[in-house]
Amino acid sequence: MSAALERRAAEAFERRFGTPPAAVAFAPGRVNLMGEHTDYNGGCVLPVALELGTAVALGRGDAPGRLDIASDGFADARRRHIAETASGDWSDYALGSLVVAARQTLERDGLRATVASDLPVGAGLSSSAAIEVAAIRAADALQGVARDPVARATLARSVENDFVGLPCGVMDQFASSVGRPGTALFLDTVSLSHRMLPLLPGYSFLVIHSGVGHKLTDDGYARRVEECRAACASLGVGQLCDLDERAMDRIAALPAPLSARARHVVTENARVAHAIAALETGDADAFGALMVASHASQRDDYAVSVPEVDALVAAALQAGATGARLTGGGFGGSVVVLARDDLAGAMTANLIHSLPDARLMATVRPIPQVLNTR
Ligand code: GAF
Repeated sequence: MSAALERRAAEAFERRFGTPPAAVAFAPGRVNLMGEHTDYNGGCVLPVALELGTAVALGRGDAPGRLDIASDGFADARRRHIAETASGDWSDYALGSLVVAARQTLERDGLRATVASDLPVGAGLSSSAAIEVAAIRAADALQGVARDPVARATLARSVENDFVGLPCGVMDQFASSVGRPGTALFLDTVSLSHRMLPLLPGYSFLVIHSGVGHKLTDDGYARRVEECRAACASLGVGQLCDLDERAMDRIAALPAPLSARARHVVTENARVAHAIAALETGDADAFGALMVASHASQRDDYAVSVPEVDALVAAALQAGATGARLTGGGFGGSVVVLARDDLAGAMTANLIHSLPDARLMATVRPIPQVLNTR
């Protein structure tokens, strides 16, 4: 998949600019298995990189400061400039990344780029992080820079926070930069310590887009971040994940909706620890039960689900799924369903017929590999 997308981006570059690109790079999207909205609260997450992703082809331009960029996902090419701020456009992610990762080259020569992607925007599968990480990888290849994958992830996050303006955590950029398909990535978002964990043998994670596109730059996500900060101020803690389930009485005494928001974050962070134990012991039923609890918490306490997503989760459980939950930032997007391999095919067919716009985005199965992280 990544090689095919890199080829598509390179061919588009040559067609558009008349020369081959100087560098091409790919970065994957992700599905998060557990730990939603914990990454900007000092907690832990458990994503898996997908085979789906984004490739960026890059070359030097002929106009200092200018970025000429086109994407196969959007009809019109863009002409951007190093001095611009974010405009709410898809090209912001690439511009912001290239300004930080290839500033001198952009200033001196300008840059040209083409983007090829099989990650739909708004599916909750980190299309933004994928373009950021792919653009930084391509910039590094163009300039002969060897950047550590963790440093690349934190740089990409800073683009999202400081240039695009979304106050997100580091999960998506980290999964895109460090993660590998078929292997869960446990990440402590404070220390950035991380390790790979095997998925559940005999089970698949089905990633199904509800068809309801989300846009995290609409203010729902930022409002949740603010609510968490307000809860921290009232509780006298630096981050909500400094607390554990022993703090439930104090959390219950907070005013609405802060109490519910804090309860989600603290219980969700605990669920990541339990999910790791379930992966380590190969206990699919325990993992599935955690997914069900996570969905209820996102729906009832964090209020980031939508009726179509709730309907998909209910349909999956009805069809015999071991677990199902909303994945990603929410307000639409995708669900992740844990299904026994012998049930997965029929379940997928059943689910994509249960909602008019639902579609299968990926089937994630364990890939045995050497479990180191670099
Ligand atoms: C979005 C954000 F970008 C992540 O940082 C994370 O907070 C996620 O929503 C929710 O877990 O994908």
